[in-house]
Amino acid sequence: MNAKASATAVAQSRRSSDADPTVISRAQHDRMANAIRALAMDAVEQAKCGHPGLPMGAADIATVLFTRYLKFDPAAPDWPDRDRFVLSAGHGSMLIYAVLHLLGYEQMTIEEIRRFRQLGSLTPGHPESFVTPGVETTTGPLGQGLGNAVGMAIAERHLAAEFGDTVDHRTYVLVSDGDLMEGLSQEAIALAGHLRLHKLIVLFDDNGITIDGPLSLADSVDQVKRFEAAGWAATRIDGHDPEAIAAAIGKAMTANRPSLIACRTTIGFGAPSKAGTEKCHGAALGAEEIAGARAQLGWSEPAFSVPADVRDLWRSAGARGAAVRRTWSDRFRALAPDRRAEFERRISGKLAVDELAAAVRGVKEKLATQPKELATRAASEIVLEALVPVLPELVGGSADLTGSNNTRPKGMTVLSAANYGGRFIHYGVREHGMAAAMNGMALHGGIIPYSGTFLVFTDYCRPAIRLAALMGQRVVHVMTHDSIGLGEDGPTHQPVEHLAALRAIPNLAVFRPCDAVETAECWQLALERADGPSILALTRQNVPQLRLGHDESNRCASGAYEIVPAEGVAAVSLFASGSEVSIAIEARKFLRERGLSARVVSVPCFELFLAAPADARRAIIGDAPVKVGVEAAVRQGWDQIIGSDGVFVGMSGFGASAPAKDLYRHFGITAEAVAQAALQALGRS
Ligand SMILES: Cc1ncc(C[n+]2csc(CCOP(=O)(O)OP(=O)(O)O)c2C)c(N)n1
Repeated sequence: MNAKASATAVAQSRRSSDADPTVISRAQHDRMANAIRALAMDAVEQAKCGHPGLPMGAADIATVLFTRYLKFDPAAPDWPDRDRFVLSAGHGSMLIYAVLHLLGYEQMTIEEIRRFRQLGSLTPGHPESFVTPGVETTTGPLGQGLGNAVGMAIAERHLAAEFGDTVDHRTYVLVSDGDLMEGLSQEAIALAGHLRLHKLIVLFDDNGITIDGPLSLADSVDQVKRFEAAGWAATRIDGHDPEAIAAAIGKAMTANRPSLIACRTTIGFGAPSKAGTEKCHGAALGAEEIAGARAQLGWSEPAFSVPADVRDLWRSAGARGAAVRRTWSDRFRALAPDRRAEFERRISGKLAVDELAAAVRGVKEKLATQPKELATRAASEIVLEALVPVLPELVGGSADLTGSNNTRPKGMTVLSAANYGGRFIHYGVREHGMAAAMNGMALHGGIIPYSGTFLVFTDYCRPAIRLAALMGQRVVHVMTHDSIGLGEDGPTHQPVEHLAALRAIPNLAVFRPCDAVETAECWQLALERADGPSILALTRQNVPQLRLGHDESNRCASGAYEIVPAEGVAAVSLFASGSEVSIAIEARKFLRERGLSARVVSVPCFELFLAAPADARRAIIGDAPVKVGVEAAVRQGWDQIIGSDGVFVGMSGFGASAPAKDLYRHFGITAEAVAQAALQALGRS
């Protein structure tokens, strides 16, 4: 079925449903929308804070979308083929909470609405995907939801290419002026337009108001033209006219491109003195204004009360999805058992751990017989060559640094508008858009996204990485050129504070492997981390293979381990990560020449190490009188291992442009310097 025919079929099936648009009168629509408005006003008033303006202004859009078009079933919020709805303007959270309540999502009781913004409620200040059933992603930082939605739409197309009509849904996203002013939005819409994601529909709450006042204070972009220029179908409508909204959505469903519907609305619609002004954006309206709004909207119900006729209309709209889901389930059950099992595995995020372990073991065994001096980015490509064929859920990519990041192993086809079944995405020079889309793919389910750029550009991805960590999403960022070791490109490209800054993000695992073997082990750990994102910080420059012989176990799993023991009682413990581990091992030799025994501990992952039980940590840290940390980056964070009286050899400022070896010498990150620092601490220099 082509897109147009399929949209017609959906429309026809909807026409026979309980919420047939022809049976909802304008008066009924208004009451349904006013129920959202009233709940939003009341909840914000009760919490004494929040954002009533957006829910009141966008209530008509939400009513039309949820009651006539959106495919979902309140009884099964996680149904894999549901349409995704993303409230990118997360400050308007009461819009989604009110709608979920009205539609009959069981857990979204009126009590939860009353507890808006309170500890432990299902109604936090901004929507949280891990708190509230029916909320697809955590939003609040403007622009992120739109970026996530692009990823969800990519995931849908990609999985449809593999699983056919088992995956056939749309992604809707409601954005505000703020979402569209954020730079991220440009990356997101350009990528979506380029990939012709025709099942992505953006509803723009075009109210012309932001916190500071009228949008015209800061912006004069014609959004319709902007989206059109990015390859979208775009239109402008009256966002308070339900038939105009319905017609625009219906049209967008048949488009061969992603669609923007700019819905001209009045923020705080119904509030007598504050509507249309910034005064209703982000503060409780106050009793008098609420009373006035109730009068103006013709809503005479007490606070938090929804009359039976309105509740019934919403509930019957909520009920229409059950039949659609049943049809899907029948279709799904008719699939061959192995396809069904594979789809279920993929959607549940259950990793084929044995295949993963076997692939990693294969790489390690080969390295044991043929040790390799390699950049860890090149080692990562070898690992990916082994992983990509056995883990079909891996979808890779790079922000225009594919050759540098080594993220596209041989034979990995490109995901494009002409081939959604491809598994490698050329994200373009759009690091932020890439990271936000990856979050959307992971949230959608069925995909483990990985990507690449330079470690220094994690700064360009950071807001999305932080949200992946907050949401507990498995995404893997391959971040290469991880220190001054990248050489001649100079200080703009040389990360110094980035490892510390990334290690500061809770629930993010930062891996910095020291050689090819550790690279394989860290990849395994990153993929096994089902509840959070990972960074693989990899070198541009070659590093020697330090792990010789084959270890059956994954030594990196403890986060830090003794890679070279001391001879006798250690006078010095040398701790290092990544490319500096070989420097520490060299330093150990210098110390031996001076008659001092030292051990070397490789620290591929702070987070795993710090999560280990205290006695395990103490055993690794050891009791040598001198502890030295070596990392071509700033010290921050290292005191957790070496103590505040430990010695640190690393960077204390920006790098410089020169060949890598010269830079290491210039900044004093050499085996001699490490040995010297240890000797000095022992009073032996
Ligand atoms: C990245 C980011 N910057 C700033 C904010 C704070 N903030 C919340 S809403 C908003 C703008 C409000 O204007 P608009 O997006 O048009 O929403 P509306 O007033 O229509 O509700 C801002 C700056 C944010 N949530 N995210």
